[in-house]
Amino acid sequence: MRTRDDLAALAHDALRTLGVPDSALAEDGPVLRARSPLVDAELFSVRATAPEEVDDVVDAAHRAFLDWRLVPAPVRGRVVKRLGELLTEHKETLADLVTIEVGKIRSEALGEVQEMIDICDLAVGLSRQLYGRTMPSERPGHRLQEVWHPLGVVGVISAFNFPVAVWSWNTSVALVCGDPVVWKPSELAPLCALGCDALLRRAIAEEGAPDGIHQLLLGGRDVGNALVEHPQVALLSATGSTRMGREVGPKVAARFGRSLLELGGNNAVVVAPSANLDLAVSSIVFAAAGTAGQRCTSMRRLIVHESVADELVGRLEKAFASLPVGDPFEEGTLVGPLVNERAFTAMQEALEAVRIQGGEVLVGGERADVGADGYWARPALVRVPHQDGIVLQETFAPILYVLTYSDLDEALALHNGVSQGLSAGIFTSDQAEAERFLAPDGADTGIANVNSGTSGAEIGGAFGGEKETGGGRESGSDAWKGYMRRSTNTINWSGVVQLAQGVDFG
Ligand code: UN1
Repeated sequence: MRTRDDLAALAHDALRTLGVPDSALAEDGPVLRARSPLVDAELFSVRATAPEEVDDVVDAAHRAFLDWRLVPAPVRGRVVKRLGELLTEHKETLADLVTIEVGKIRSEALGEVQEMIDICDLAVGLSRQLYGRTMPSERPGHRLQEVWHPLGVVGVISAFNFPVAVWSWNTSVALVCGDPVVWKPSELAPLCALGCDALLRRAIAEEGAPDGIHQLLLGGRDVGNALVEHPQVALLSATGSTRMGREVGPKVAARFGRSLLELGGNNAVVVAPSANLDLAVSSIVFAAAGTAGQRCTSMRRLIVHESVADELVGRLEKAFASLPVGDPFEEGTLVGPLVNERAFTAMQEALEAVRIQGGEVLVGGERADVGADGYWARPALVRVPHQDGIVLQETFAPILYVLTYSDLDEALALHNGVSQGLSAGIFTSDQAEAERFLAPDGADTGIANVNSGTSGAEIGGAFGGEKETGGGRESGSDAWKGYMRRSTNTINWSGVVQLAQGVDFG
């Protein structure tokens, strides 16, 4: 395992390679302490934004908006194209920062940067496809059309667990839509944010775009709150817990701003009698233990048919017991550390709660000794008699609760019987069963998969969920419409007044 000093040196080198100026580092004034969960220690400090500065920052972004909205969308796309190229060139370096700051294993850190490159590709294509519609007018000599215009400043609040990709989903799409971005990243990942900001600034400068179209706010809750309440932030896109969304949503709504919320999940997979269990086992282990259970798409509940429960649970027990927990830089490691002590405590409290409500921890849950400080946990597989109490809550840690069912209606009732609605999966070889899972009375989540786990969505689809997950959609498909203002236009070229609905007004 690398020492604190090794990690600090590696992080410094990465920042330099990505073009972060030395002035971003600071020991006094408002600072954020960059940490690494690999050693549970501070690396160094970076300059933070004071809440009083937020107004000026948003104002600068708004001034940039006045120019940026008039730049043709395909030309705006060039900035995002350049960002994608820079990300490709610096993929390894940015992935280093992701591993250092949030503990992702190498393959997942590289995958996260790849997800950024993918969304840049999508957004560049989109820059020539921000299609409006024309519709037949009921009046002769009239044309009716919808066009999409830039919306305004987009505020992005992102979580620690996808410290770079979620920013890129929002930013690449917002930029081609003509919107500047003001980003308030997680306090746990300021170095990742500095790296992204430096690459985008370079792309902006090289393409001659207005300086102000990207702004970074490094700070805590007070800084985030100033962004949320700012009247010039037209869209606030926030990723985090449902508790955070409950605070943010009403504040943005109160000023008639638009919000895009991507909040907690409590994702489940149903395993039917006809399931290919080899497929199910590996998919479930990745979904539950990948990113140490710290994805919003992580699988938290297994709903297995009683006829295959013993076999599947036995195989999962073996797989969980042999999961390599340790240095995420090391090839072969599959589970890195939890992000901090609070995450580990929450995991232990959840396991205690589930024992009290009659659950049995079949394997895992304990702290793993990897020969380093930090909070390393063995993924836990827990059989529960009922779906209640702690099972209804999202614990951001690798805990998989196992429930059994006897018919599909019961499985669906269990599946939908939680307040969150992000992602779902069913493993089955029965087509009717798969279709039922995807039907209007099937899984009630924003994402529902067949023979595929809950996490690891591609950027081409719209990403987000229902119920307490917040209803927002980011990333691909037509999620871009959330970043634009729709204008419906009636053009009368007939030379005479003709009122709609046949109204005669003299
Ligand atoms: C998140 O956890 O906030 O589908 C995003 C996935 C990733 C994105 C997760 N593509 O797991």
